[in-house]
Amino acid sequence: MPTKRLNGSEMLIEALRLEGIKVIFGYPGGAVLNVYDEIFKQNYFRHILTRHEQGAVHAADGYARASGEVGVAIITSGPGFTNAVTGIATAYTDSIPLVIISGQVPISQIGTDAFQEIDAVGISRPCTKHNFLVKNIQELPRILKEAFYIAKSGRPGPVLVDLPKDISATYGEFDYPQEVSLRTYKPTTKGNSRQIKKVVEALKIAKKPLFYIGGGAIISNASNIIQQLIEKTQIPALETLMARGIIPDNHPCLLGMVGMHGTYAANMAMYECDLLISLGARFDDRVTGKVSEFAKYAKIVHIDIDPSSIGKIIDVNFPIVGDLKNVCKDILHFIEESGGYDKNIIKEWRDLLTKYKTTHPLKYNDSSEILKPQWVISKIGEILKDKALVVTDVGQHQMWAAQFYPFNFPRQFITSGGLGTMGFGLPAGMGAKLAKENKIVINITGDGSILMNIQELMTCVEQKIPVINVILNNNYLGMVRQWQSFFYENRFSHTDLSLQPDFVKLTEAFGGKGYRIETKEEFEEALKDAIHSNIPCMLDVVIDRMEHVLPMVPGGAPLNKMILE
Ligand SMILES: Cc1ncc(C[n+]2csc(CCOP(=O)(O)OP(=O)(O)O)c2C)c(N)n1
Repeated sequence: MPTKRLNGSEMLIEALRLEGIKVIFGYPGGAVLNVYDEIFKQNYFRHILTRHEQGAVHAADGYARASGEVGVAIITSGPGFTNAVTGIATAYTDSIPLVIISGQVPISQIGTDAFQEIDAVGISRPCTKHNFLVKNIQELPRILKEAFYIAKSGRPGPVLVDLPKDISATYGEFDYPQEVSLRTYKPTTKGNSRQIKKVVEALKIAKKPLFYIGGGAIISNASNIIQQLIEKTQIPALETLMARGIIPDNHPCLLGMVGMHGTYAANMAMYECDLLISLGARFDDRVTGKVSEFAKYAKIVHIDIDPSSIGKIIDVNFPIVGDLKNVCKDILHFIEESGGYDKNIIKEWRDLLTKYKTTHPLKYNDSSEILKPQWVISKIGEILKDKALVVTDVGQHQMWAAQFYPFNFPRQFITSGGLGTMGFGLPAGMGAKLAKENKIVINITGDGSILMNIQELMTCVEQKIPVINVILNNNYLGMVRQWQSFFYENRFSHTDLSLQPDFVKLTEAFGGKGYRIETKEEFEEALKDAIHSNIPCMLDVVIDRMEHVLPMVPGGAPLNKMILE
């Protein structure tokens, strides 16, 4: 490709075009004025002006999670960047591919405490997969190419490009590299065959094998191959919060979600199994409970594209580094090559787990007096099924959504797992809706969480992005209150939100449609109306304030010690 002479801002626009970016999210300011001037002139991609930088990054994140593509956000220096940090950290802990462009003060002013100067590279080091400070115009094309490559390859993550203002106006030769070659970064995508054969041998003789599926299965687009593996072997499987949707919810081999608010069957299976095959999961503390008791009878297979994740929390017997999809294909191939799999060997195990499933299903006491949050989620699932993407905030409502929505396909459930960021739902829902316009996007939120990024309702209204927000309103910081109730002898320190705004009026003030809901009939009617009206909506649903999320494994307890009632 012949080189062109462009300034830094033009280079950025050109790189975004060459990367096939269709939508970016951002918020302007002094340090990115040159970039915004070029955004004004172009018509390759849509720019969504959010109302807060955290909203911009969560929206890019929601877009990435729903589409599987890289999300892009642009922010200014100083407070613009610090506002974005929570969004960047949220994406980092859930391995979401983002490229964040932050403006920086001119090179000559770096280190002078200049107006709106902050060390973005220093601050973001622990919460980005990689970051760059662009020091001269000639390196900009290469840095941009590498940023996209690093963000989406291997274990994905956010990459920051900090762009000083003078460089965004300096001219140089634009020669966008076709390929990236980084000497110190070459992700292994193919698993070691000898090791995979050993796993197949172990799998064939295990009496209590179990698939433990994590968010890596979604990132690797491994849902189909994992389902084939399950069909072939009938080995039971459980999903982490981040993997909800990998296996259709009604699949007989699926035991449900594992971990702190996992099902009885899933947690008991994890405790009792003799071969645990981790497919893109990272042994998070919300899953393991007490580490020394975790899967203590099992040999452990850990398949992960990130070598640094293997053996980090739990000692493993069979480490396999590789892309999950490839490794699962190889496992299936070696099973067939070695004469297939005898399902009889796990009959007793399957029978036991089926018994656990039927004797201890997820349950709640419904009421005719007051709406139960579990009923609300189940009803949304019944009405919308596969037509919806479900996004959440963080708290009890998030767990009820994970437990009671009948997820059926990967990327249907979008939630902040690792960081647990309140305020994620609405902006992430906005990004998800832009990625999947033919889906109805429901944001399940709490009356605490929704106020953390409520301003993005304005963006939704302005940009005609019809996210439907459902507040499970208990006038409490419910999840924190639940911990105070269980572990702090009901000392409810600062979790009462009795005084809240009128969410209907607030929504109307932004130009959306609001509904206050107290009965089952009102809920069904409002949801149908919200879907039909196709504008941003807020369903303020009054729920039972005292409801707890159960089962619950107390923090640090073994998985078999669940609070059930
Ligand atoms: C940004 C942020 N601050 C604080 C917390 C701690 N936290 C976890 S859940 C929760 C309560 C959430 O309340 P609400 O959104 O009303 O949801 P509910 O639990 O009532 O469903 C809090 C404060 C958090 N996860 N994120």
